[in-house]
Amino acid sequence: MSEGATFVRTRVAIVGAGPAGLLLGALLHRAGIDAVIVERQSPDYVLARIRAGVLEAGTVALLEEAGVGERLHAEGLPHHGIELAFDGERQRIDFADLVGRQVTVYGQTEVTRDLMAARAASGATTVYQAADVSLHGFDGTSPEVRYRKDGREHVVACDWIAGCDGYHGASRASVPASAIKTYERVYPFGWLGVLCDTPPVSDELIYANHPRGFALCSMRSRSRSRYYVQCGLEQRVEDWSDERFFDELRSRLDARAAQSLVSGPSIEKSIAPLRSFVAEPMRFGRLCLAGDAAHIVPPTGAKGLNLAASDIRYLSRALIDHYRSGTTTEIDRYSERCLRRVWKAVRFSWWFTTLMHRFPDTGDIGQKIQEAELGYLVGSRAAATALAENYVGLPFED
Ligand code: RFL
Ligand code: PHB
Repeated sequence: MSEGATFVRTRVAIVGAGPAGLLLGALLHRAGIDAVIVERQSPDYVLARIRAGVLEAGTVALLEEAGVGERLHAEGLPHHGIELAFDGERQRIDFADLVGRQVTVYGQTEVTRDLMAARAASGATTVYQAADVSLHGFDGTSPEVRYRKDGREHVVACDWIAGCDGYHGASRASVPASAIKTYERVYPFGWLGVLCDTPPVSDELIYANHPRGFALCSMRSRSRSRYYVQCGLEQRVEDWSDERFFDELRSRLDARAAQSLVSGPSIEKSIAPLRSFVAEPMRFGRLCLAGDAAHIVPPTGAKGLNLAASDIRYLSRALIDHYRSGTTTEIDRYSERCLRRVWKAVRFSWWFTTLMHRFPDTGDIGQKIQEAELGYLVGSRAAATALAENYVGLPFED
């Protein structure tokens, strides 16, 4: 470290100010545990990423616990089911009837905004626009996070590092390859997403299976819609005018939805690749990975943000227990506990993705088999219940 480096000490250094890092910061702050968050981007950049929209009840409960439930309850939309469109028809999966539970539609951007505001109000330290973030010494007892900002080197000395810096972050990358095993599937398509200020086409989300490919009608509020169509990986956003996008979306929906769909100028348009990825274990000495830093699921099951929240639930409780009891019993269980829930969500997201998308190699028979499975799903209470209980969120272990 160069001379003149600034040095701070904290209990937990959190790398990344996405939903995972900010939520951990909030829960630790409420328990009186000091933490510093180090984020590569600016707050505006973080807020401009349009991502998840569906929160499980367990995620909502954790956000309440973190002190950011107010706007979520005032503006979030409770959804008691979803609709599946296939073979020209649309059929409902009724979560309330099947499993007595619901989800809440509230954008990741809003969750992040609420957590950022709560953190600013708490006076806790968040460093934005930190360059060259690096992790050191987590295999011993004195870990450090270092970064550069405003032409100076900075060192955050800590007891624990929480790696919440997403799939492309520095945390997982600093673990020696021999200590980590990764599992990965990259899907042969992506999602082209559009956000626009038009009323949603339906009161609930529509997941559509169509020979032209998957489509999803989602929303952020009663006046803001979020739509997706499956697209080839070679596609470029610039080639998709709003008109082309809405024509394609309409062609994949049932006639009633296609007719009532209101198009409008897009306020965001982007392509996301789809991948399943898990890194095992999720703890390396005094570094614990959480959220997208440790695992990625294709967005079909709406699980990514919810898994990030469930990791943070386990990690925050383990760290709080550690500082109260002086033992590492709960931290020692962190990775195994998370991974059991992660793999179930990976399985569900893979299954729902496989059921709903057009695959290049399965042809017409693949389409017919998907339609048969969808018919079975909406006609069998047992099959519909399996979808519903996974979609609303599997229980936590404690
Ligand atoms: P994030 O949100 O990626 O945040 C990581 C943060 O770390 C910062 N960072 C670094 N900071 C310091 N040093 C470095 N070297 C760093 N490298 C990166 C980044 O700037 C960023 O601020 O991860 P986190 O917190 O784990 O949160 C995970 C969620 O963002 C993600 O799982 C979801 O968005 C996935 N997802 C969905 N999840 C759901 O639960 N429900 C949904 O409906 C849903 N829909 C979606 C989605 C993801 C999508 N895309 C774009 C992949 C829909 C889409 C289209
Ligand atoms: C979204 O609103 O962005 C969204 C909703 C459900 C999903 C994926 C994305 O499964």
